[in-house]
Amino acid sequence: MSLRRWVATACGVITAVAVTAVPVHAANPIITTIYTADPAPLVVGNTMYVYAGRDEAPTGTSNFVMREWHVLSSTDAANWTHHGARANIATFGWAGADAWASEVEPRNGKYYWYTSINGNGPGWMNIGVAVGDSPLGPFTDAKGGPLISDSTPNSSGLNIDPTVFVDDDGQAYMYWGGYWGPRAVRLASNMIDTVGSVVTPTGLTNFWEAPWMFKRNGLYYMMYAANDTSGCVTNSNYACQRYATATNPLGPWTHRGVVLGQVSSTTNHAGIVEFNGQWYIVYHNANAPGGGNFRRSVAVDRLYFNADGTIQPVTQTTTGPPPNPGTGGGSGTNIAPSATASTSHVSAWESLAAINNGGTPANSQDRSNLVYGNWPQQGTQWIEYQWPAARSINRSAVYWFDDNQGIDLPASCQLQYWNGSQYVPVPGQSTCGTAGNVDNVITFNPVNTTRLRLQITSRSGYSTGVLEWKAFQS
Ligand code: FUB
Repeated sequence: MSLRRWVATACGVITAVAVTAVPVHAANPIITTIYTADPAPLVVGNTMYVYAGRDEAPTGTSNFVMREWHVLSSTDAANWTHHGARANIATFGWAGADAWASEVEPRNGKYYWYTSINGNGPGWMNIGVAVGDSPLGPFTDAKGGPLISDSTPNSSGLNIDPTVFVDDDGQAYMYWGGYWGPRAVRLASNMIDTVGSVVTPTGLTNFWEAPWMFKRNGLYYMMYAANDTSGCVTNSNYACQRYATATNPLGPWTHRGVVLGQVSSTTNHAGIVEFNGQWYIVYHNANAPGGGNFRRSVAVDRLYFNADGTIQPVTQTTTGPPPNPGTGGGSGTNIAPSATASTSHVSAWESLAAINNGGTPANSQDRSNLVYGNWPQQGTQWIEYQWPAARSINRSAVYWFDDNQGIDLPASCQLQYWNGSQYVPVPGQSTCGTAGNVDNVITFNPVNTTRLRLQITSRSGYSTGVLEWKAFQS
């Protein structure tokens, strides 16, 4: 692959972050009003967000001009809304250019945006991290300096393309790297410090750049760009997406094949996510009008797994996937209305009946169909459902109440079930989301139980509340 495309482009600093929400495309590329690259999908509640850099290179130039990161969102993976730039070079006071690939990872009610950015100090690219209270920010520099730089011991030849993953046990990992140099490190629970040494993962055959990590059915997956001509691309100026699997988050990895073949841009950068029960790959190409290697555009297509967990090669389409609006919690019947609710505390002027009265909140401030709140209690509170006979349950969805006064979105939550003698966490549960204005869907291995409990931990100084809590029969 030509190194020419890696030449850094000096660029001015943008100080204002545009805040817009504009409907865009329902076809590939998903946005053609600007050029976008290096997409990173994230599902929060019933919404898929895509974080992408913006390509601003004029026609005919052969360097990246990238100064800001944009956000798009969709509730059906087909129709997209553009939310404008939500971070840019000026977000990181210590940096000066090259807003390259990024990824957002949620934790403890916050959203950590890991970015590739050119620092002003020695060396070239660094990994920075910004933080915000919602998927759309606002985002501010979380650390005041690079998380990874050229002076980090055993860092990559090119410190770009972070992918961050939080395992079920709460341990976070970051992978990154370019120039055939993948690297990995543990992150502290604050998500902005590394723990232990940077390691060089093994088994990522022909790794070039752009790692993307996820977990499915207990197996770890790493997708990454490769540029070999042995089954990947016809010309090593281009790249494909290979993938490997492991039974341990730090490997060793076993190479499994090609997920996404060559695209129309030289670079190939992608992310994989499950949304409303289906799997998607989000990637970039040069297919927008006037597009090119430095004027790329984001596309979305379906991704399919085989029964043995291997991934089928992706079919790139111009239509994009059909709308998948989901069911507000997946398939199955919401059995919450037939349960008897109880709680550790309900405010005298609010109502526990709110949580299972079948309301459809318009937003987290919506009081039109009763609200449950536990003010003035703080710390950990709970709400609970009980059925007269055991039910098999494998999904839940909670819509939080936030009155912008004493009741705020929670810091964290956990779903538990009664195993006959005590409450224990439901097995294999996905992240218990704390986002406002959405159904926060929790999936888990089916449990057969008469009682389900949602344990809610408040943010310091606040109480918590719920507008609707659903439980789905498997
Ligand atoms: O967009 C700049 C760089 O190109 C990214 O960091 C790489 O992954 C490649 O897509």
